[in-house]
Amino acid sequence: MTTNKKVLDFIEQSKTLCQPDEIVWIDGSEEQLDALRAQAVKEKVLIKLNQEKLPGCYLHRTTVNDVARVEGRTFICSKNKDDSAPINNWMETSKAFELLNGLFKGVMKGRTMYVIPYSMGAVGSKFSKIGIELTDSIYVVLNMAIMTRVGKKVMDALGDGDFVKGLHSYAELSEEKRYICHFPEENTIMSINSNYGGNVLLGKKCFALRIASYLGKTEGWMAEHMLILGIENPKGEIKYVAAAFPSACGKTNLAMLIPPEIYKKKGYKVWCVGDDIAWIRVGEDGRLWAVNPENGFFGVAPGTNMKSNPNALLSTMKNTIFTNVVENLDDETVWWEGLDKNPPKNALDWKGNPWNGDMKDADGKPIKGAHPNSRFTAPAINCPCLSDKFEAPDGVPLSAIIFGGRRAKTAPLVYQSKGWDNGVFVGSIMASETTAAATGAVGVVRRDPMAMRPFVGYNMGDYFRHWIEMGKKIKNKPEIFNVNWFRTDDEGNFIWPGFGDNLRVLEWIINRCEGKVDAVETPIGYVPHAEDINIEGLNGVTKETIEDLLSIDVENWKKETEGIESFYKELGERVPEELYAELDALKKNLNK
Ligand code: OXD
Ligand code: MN
Repeated sequence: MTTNKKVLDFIEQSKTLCQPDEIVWIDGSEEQLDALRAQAVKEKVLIKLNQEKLPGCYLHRTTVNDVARVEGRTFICSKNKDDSAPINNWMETSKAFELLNGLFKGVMKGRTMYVIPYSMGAVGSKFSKIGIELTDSIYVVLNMAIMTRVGKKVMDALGDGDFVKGLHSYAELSEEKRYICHFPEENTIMSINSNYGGNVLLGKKCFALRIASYLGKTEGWMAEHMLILGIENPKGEIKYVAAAFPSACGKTNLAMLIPPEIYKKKGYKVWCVGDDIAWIRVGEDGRLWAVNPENGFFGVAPGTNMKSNPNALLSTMKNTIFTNVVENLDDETVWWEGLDKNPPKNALDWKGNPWNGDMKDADGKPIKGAHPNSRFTAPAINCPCLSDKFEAPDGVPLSAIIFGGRRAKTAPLVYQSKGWDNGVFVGSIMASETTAAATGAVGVVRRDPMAMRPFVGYNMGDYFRHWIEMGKKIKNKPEIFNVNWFRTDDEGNFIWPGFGDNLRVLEWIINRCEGKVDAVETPIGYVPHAEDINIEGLNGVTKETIEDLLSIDVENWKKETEGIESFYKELGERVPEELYAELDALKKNLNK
């Protein structure tokens, strides 16, 4: 399929190392993918679902020890420790290659090695990047064919150019020998002993965030853990925002938001460009432009339903691969906790054991059927609110960047930073508090700068420096905001309704970007006048509720500055002085 010598060498070297019986190029044709699906069903890698109700849909079960990203087994390898540490796990490049080459030796004997040429971003766009993933997993091939653009057209676009090398083998799925290793300095990813999405679909977190963040630093652009959405007003004008939230803060829900009734009636619409990753560049017009490099959604199934996120649910109705959800044996469909109130009576749980919705554990609690991190891999094209700019080679211009986290008391519903450097500071102090649902103590703050803690492919201080430097290149900067949908009352109940009503906050954000509304200056930034958040048609939320949501507890924030300072210290010497200056300014403001 190619005469690109670098590609041929990479395949030849990997063949010598892994010793597969056979090599198969993925050309991206429907015939080939169909044949692979049939083979996967025969080999019991996939289960074919009800083709009338869920055309083109399949179910996969992972092994029990392989159900999530493994941050403890994920490494950023570089020659110098400081170029990766202290937040990342570090391995020295040559040591890591030695270890992995040992593990990959002969690992594909008796198996086929698939060659997947894939493009992150529209094929042929000058902003897109190409990767080649070599894998022995049909599951990976079929998921990559949903999540990215694959096949011959990608090789044609590559010509004799450069690409990111990715080598994956599920090997023996051993937990002890599981490694997800990134070599940003060598444009290489090696992943072994897992077959779970985030660890093995190398285009996603591994390339589009970890390797790409490093490429962005060297080439002057940004790879961010952000959704991108467009808000269309009744005049038909569309403004785009990108937003970063830590995992499990509702990114996919916000990306596919359904406007509240009163907004719908007026003609507001929301368009989804992406739900997880944004590649951002400075355009010729001096604005920031963002593309979603992916081609599908790898979403969490539990909690997805016709109320929480109808667009996501509708996206999964065809050509989707479900992983670790419940299999309904009566009609060969799928189910998960939070889909509806009618769990199947005759089903298999995510492990493949007999299950029904009435089963209880020794404490009388319902036994879950789907894994809490069970997933759907759905083509973006299925999404009813997909933006018509989804394939636009230059992406969409950003009016605002939004950061957010899960904070019970500290952060107000929304505030605006005082310019770019202050906005970078706001992103750098992002945090979420652990909830009762997670293991460990409740209310423990985990700092997750720009939601990139697990995804920056280099030193975090250098990453902050890159943000500061980017600011100097952007003539028409977007405004930077922070939101918090998760403020609670004294009984621990969420005060803000969230979901579609978050559009009310986005509306204020857009109005601020356009200079249409003023705001109140506080020690942390600008917050809305309560009356500028539209509460029309919102039951139980009054102007007083909004005032409460926007209030800033100075004592709490003083404590917060101590937490920020110790986090910066933990990150080491490369944290830019500009950010320490922002911290000092905040402290002064709080003491005024
Ligand atoms: C994801 C994550 O799966 O951020 O997108 O964990
Ligand atoms: Mn994510």
